[in-house]
Amino acid sequence: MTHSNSRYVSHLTRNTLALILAGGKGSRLFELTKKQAKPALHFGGKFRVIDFPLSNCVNSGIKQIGVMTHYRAHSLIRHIARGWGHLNRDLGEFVELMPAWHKDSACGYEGTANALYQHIEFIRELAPDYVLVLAGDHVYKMDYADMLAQHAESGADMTVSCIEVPIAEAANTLGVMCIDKHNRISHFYEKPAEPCPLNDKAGYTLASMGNYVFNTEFLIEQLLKDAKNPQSEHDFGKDIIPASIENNQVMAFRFHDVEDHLKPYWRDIGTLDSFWLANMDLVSVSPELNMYDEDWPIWTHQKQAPPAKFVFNDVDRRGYAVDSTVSGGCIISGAAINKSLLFSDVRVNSYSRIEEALILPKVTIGRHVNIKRAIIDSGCNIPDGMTIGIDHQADIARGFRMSNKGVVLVTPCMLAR
Ligand code: ADQ
Ligand code: ADP
Repeated sequence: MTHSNSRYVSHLTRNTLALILAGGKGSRLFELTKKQAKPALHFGGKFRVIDFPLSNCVNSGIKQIGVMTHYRAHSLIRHIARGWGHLNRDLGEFVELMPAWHKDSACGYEGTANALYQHIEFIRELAPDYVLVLAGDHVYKMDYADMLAQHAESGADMTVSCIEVPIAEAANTLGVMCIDKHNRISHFYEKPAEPCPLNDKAGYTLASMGNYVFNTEFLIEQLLKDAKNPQSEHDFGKDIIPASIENNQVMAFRFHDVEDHLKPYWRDIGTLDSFWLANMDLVSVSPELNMYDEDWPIWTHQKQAPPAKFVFNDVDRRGYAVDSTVSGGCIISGAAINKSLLFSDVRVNSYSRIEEALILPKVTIGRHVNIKRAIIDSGCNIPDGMTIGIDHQADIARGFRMSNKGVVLVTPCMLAR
């Protein structure tokens, strides 16, 4: 049977439980993830990062979803409770929050595999055929049904989704694998300094996207075995995959090989630069990530807000935005916005200029402010006359954070110093 048989595919997706790992700290985002987990970050003007794997699940036909929270989960929990409570429990559909509950250890989850181990009874009770484990902190569109279909057809115990990444980008940051001609994984290395090159694409390696399909019984066996291993860090990349490949059928699902309407787009937004860049892509003339695709909508919750307003005060104070997206609740009064994303409830006052910036929700920008290549965090009140991203020495002296590629991060705490 093939993927084109829709009844077969819907059988697979209906019998799949998706578990989204949403507890990571995201320490390379510094102050942006100080108060919230990375999957709760705002993205693309009106979304949160977690909306991407959640929307991918629903659009793929997988409607039994658990979200495993741990680090600074409050904002994430609030978003999911408000935005994702509409699935119909009577039809067996749900998005369930699964917090760390300290089963065996005093300090909550120890690693990604431990997060699942702590909810092993829940998995057993639901008894799906397959468990789809997803990272909660990537921005991408993916039809998981393709991966499930390959998994079932190949008779695999476990399938790891992977993409082709330049070797230098993957080094020390991603799990990488070597595969045979049938896509069976022969070796797996978690974040090696020298990733193994791909045979069929020079200069590239095959990197794990952190998404896995397991046969349920196989997953439970691996989790129980791993929990008893005192040497294990209880992590999928470091422990479960390397321990499984030798004696089991662990396959790679090559995301770039998928031929369907979804362009294989996948971004890790784990650093200030990658977070800024992935957002900036959305205001380019032809973004790689199409947010206007009605066949693959990204669902979210956003507070009701009045439409964006642009005020033309006089010839020197024209309020406008070009190559930009402006969300509800914003008022641009006599200010110029270029190549920027304004999230909800942002006020920008006269004579100010904003270029290549992300302005997160509930920010007020005074008069005569000049901002370039920056991320302005939620709740900032930028005083009249301030410049940001123009003189980097001055920015650093004021306590603003400078990324490797010269993007300036400003938070309310930094302004209060
Ligand atoms: P990392 O992303 O570095 O590598 P990790 O930090 O463990 O791995 O995060 C994986 C996912 O789990 C993230 O979505 C994170 O938010 C979440 N998470 C982490 N700890 C958690 C916990 N205790 N409870 C709940 N959720 C938790 C992984 C793989 C690599 C792969 C990359 C792809 O290990 O092999 O290449 O993902 O980005
Ligand atoms: P500036 O001159 O620095 O832009 P103002 O306060 O004079 O600052 O102008 C802000 C503009 O924003 C006002 O002219 C008004 O049109 C608009 N504005 C402010 N608050 C509201 C509001 N609550 N509803 C509608 N428009 C508003």
